[in-house]
Amino acid sequence: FAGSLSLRAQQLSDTVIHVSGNPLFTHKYTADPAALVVGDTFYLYAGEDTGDGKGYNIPNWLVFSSKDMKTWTEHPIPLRTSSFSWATGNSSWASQVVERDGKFYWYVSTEHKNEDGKRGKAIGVAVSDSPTGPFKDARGTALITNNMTTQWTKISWDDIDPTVWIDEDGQAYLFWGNTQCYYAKLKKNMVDIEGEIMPVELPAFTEAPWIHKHKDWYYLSYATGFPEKISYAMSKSIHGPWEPKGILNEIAGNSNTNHQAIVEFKGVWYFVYHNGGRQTEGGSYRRSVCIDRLYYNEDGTIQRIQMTTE
Ligand code: FUB
Repeated sequence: FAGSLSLRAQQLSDTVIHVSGNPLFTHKYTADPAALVVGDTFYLYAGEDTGDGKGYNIPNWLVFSSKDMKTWTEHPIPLRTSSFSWATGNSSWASQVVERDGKFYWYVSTEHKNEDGKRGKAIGVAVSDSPTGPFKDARGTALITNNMTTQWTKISWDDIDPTVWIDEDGQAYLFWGNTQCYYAKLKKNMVDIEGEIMPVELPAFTEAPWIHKHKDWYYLSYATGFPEKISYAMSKSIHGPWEPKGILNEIAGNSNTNHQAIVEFKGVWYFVYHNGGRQTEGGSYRRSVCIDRLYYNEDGTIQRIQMTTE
């Protein structure tokens, strides 16, 4: 479509994209979506799957914005793996942006070097005055490293997929994990952990936790199994216990992974995820972000997502 050729080159200014359905974007592969609503604007963050087809190769994160969910603006690349001087390699994984006191904090999965010289997964945080960036490393070191969770570790790459929730009393929480889910409090500065890291017990947890709240229920949705479906659990407290409520979304086409964000925008609830999208070229390492509607039942449970091409 118009503009796709120039978008392939380094993008220096905003570009308008008219979206006609799922998957949203066809000029780049986009994975691991996160969503943030600021005023009348929906911000969509995603990793850029480079499309080499050999593995999760995500050197950049992207940001798109929309006021009507049809016309989107792609902003210049706001954050890269190389923005973190301590990160090793050239690829990062899933992420989420949250706002606090007019600043925007971007929590990312990447890799660092352990004291023994071996690479391990880590979570970093970048900050900006604008939801579209540019973002800068907020700490100069990782926020979570894989030697902080050895007590519960089930696999070596468990410290990935951060999601942050700021509760009504102002306390912020970081949830993350693969195979084992964890959570910890964040200090008011949003860039340091406060207190202990605790395990979160969820059945068949694979990865991709996302917290949201609707009425007086907290929801923890997450990827389960492999290929992944999205499950969810509900609780009256951010500390749990979390009651499993089953499958929310089926395996997303020809992608082994599935990764969701759930937000309300202008009175409508949205389920944002990725699939293997573009059938002939898409797949597990060439993913594409999609958005469908999410509906609640009277008792607060969520209806299974209907994946559409619209
Ligand atoms: O994109 C790499 C990894 O795949 C993410 O961190 C997981 O959530 C899964 O989507």
